[in-house]
Amino acid sequence: MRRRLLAPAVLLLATALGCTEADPGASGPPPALPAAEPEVRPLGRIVPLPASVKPGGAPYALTAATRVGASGHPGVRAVAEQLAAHLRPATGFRLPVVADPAADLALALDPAAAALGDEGYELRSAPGRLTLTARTPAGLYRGVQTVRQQLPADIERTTVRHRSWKIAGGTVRDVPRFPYRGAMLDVARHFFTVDEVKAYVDRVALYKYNVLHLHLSDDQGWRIAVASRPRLTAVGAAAEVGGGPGGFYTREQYRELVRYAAARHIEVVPEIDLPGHTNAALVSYPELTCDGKAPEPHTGIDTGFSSLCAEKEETYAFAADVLGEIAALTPGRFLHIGGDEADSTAPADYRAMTDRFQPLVARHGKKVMAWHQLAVDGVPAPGTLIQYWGLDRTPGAEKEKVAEAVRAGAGVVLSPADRAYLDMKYADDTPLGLRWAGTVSVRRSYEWDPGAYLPGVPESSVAGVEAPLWTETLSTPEHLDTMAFPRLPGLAELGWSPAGGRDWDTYRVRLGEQAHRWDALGIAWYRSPEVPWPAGR
Ligand code: IFG
Repeated sequence: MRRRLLAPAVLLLATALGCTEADPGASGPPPALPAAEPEVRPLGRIVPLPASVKPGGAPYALTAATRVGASGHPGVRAVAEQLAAHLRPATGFRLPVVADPAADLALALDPAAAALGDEGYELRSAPGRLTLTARTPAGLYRGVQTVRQQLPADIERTTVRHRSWKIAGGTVRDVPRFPYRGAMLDVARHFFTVDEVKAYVDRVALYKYNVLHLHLSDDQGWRIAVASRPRLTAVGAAAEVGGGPGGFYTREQYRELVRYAAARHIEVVPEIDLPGHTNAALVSYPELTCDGKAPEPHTGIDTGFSSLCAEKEETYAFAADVLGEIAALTPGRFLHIGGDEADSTAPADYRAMTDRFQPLVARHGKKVMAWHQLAVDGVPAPGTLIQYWGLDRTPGAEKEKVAEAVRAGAGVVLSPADRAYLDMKYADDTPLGLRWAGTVSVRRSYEWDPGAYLPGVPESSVAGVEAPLWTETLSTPEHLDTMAFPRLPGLAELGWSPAGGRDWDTYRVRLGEQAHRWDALGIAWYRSPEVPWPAGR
C-alpha cells in the first residue's frame, strides 16, 4: 500500500502532535518522536487517557516554596505524603505536607462528589494553585498518578534535576470505565521475592491498576506458607521451572505484600489453583493423590497432568485448611480457586470438587474468582467472578457457557490470552515468552473492546480486565519489564478510559512518550517497532 509521504519535518511535527498522517497500516516503523519531552506536557496526554480534559490557562509550577495541602479525612494525608515522596528526590524541594487547604498543591476529599465514584478525581491546574479533589482516598491516589505523568519524566529520577516542574493549565475530570483493572503475576513457575513483587506493584500503580492477582500455587511450586500444612512450603516450595531453588512467602511476608499493595489502593487477589495445577501439593502431601504415591517435583512447563482426588475426604480437608488460612490473611473480596486445565480430572470429579470448594470460600466471607472453566465444567456460585482467558478462536459453545454463567449472576473479568497475556511473544523473534496463543503485538493487545468482547455478555456484566504475566520463561525482574512494557499500559487504558475518543494511531504516540518515564524509572522495556519512540532511544 502506497504511503502518503509528508515532508519529514511536517511528519515529525504532526507525529509529535499525535496526528500523524502516516498510514496506520504502514508496515515500516513509524517516524520517531522528538528526542526530548515538551517542557510542559499537554494536559491529558498521558496513559490511561482521562475521561475529560479541558486545557486552558497558564501552567502550575512546583517550586521550592511549594507546600502540599492535605485536608480532611486522615486518608488524605497518607496520599499527600506519597505524592510528596514522589516529588522530593528529583526536585530537591522540601514539599512539607500541611493541613492548610490553601496550600498551592492541595489534596482534598469531597464526600458529596458522588459522580466521581470510588476512584474518580478532579485535577485543576493554574498558576500558583493545583487542586486534586476526590470522593475517596483511592480517587486521590489515582489522581496522583496523573500529576506524576503530567510532570516531566525527570520527576521519577532519584537525584536532583535543576529544571522547571510545570503542569499544564486546565481541568481533568476522570473516572474509570471498569471497576476491576488487574495485573496478575505468576510467582509459581519462577519465584519472585517480596521486593521484586513490590517493584511490579509500583509499576502497575502508575497506570491506575487496582488489583494484583498473585498466582501462588502450581505444579512447579507452592509459594505461600500455610501453618496447618507446613510441608506445602517445606517440600512444595523447593522447586521451580528449570530447577532453580524456588522459594515462598511466609505469612508475614504475604501480609507485607498485601499492606504494600493496599497503600497503593491495590487489592490483592490470591490464587490457589484447584483441582488441577496441583503437583507441588501432591508432592508435599501424597495422601491427596488417589493412589497415595507422591509424584516427582515438576520443573518443566507442560500442564494438565495433575489433579486432586475427588473421592478422598482428605481433598476437602486440605482445601478447607488452605483456603481458610489464606482468606484470613487477605482483606480483599476475592479468593481465586483457579479451575483451569484440569485435563486429568474426570468431568464428574471436577464438578464434585468445585461444588465443595466454593462454599469454603464463602464460609470466610469471600467471593469466588476462577478461570472460565468453572463456568464450562462446573457451576459458579452466585457472585463469582469468572476470568475469561480464551482466544478469538475459542469455540462459541465455550464462550456461551460464560454468557450463561453471567445470566445466572456471575461477573466477568476479561483476560483473552491472544490479547492480554503478557507472556505471549510480541513477534516471532521475541526471545522470551510463549506463543501457544499466537504472538501478541502491542497493537493487537490494545485494539479490542472489553465492553463488546464476549458474545452475550453486556458491558454491564464486565467487571473489567486483567493482564496475566505467566513466568515459565521469565525469571528476573528485567524479564517481567520486557514483557509488560509496552503492553501493560495499553491494557490499563482499556480498563480505565472511555470506549470512544481513542485509537491506535493517537494512543501509540502517547505510549511512545512514556519511554522517557520508563528510562527514568529504570524499566527494561521492549523497543517494539510498532511504536514511535523518542529519537535516539
Ligand atoms: N495457560 C495456563 C497457565 C500458564 C499459561 C501460559 C491459564 C489460566 C497457559 N492457565 O492461563 O498456567 O501456563 O501462557
